[in-house]
Amino acid sequence: MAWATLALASFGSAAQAAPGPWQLNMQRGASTWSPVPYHLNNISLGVCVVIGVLVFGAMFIAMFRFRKSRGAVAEKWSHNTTLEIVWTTIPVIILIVLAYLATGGLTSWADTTGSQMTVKITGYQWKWRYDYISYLGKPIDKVGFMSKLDSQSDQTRQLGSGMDPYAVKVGTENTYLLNVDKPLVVPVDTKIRFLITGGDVIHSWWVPALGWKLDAIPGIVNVAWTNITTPGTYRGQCAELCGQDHGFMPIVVVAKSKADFAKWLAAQETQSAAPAAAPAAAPAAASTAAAPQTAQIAVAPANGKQG
Ligand SMILES: [Cu+2]
Repeated sequence: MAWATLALASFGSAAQAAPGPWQLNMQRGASTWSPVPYHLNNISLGVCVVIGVLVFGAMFIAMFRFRKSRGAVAEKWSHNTTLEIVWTTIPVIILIVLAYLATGGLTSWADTTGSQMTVKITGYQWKWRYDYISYLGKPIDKVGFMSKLDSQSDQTRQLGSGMDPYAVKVGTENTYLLNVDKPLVVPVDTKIRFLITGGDVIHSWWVPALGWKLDAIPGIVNVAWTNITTPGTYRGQCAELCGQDHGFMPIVVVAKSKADFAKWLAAQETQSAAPAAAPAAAPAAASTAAAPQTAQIAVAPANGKQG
């Protein structure tokens, strides 16, 4: 029974971003901040395990050693002031310690000072938009794009497609519903500030390797940051039930070395600067209704905090 539950739990996570086989704990993540929630979770889980062992231990000792069939006779007293003070004080202390640790984690997560890059993320039904606002103190002009489910996953997911979800792969990794046409490309070792908002309903931008998720709410600009330490591809998903295709708007972050990122960004800027190239790229751009969203870019730097 226990094994079946374990197996179910591990299969249940198969559709989530970046699980490992038999992974039972959270992942450590790939950013400077991601160890914070990882350790907080370990500490809280440790506290829970100790409390669980003590409480269930006392319960089972009471049930087996002091049961009626063994001739146990219940005591008649009902209050013990010392005991009540102890079992009130200890949980209060535990909660204060956990709250202190969690608050430290949250304040460090909210502190975007010294950001070297700003990217605006907008959630739409059912895709993401990434607009590059600034990098190393310089504004970025017109680099922004929609990021939606890759076409192979999209075709496979259609009812009666007859296509095999296990055949959707990047290399050896099964990326069914986890890959996009255009990933968010960012540099490593850079403090990146994200401005996160929603264009229609509430979405939530979640890449487990970064250690946090943040709601994308229409009319509100939420702020978070990351500093990715290892180049690689990090996958995530929308984490707020946002409509019928909520499960089909994955997130892919590709972290490149600073040199590679500079090359990528230069290529993007050249592309957007060349008006002659625009009509050729039009079919893809037009279907994502780029025009009204471009107007929203101006909202993003309102916070004004630039590294
Ligand atoms: Cu969503």
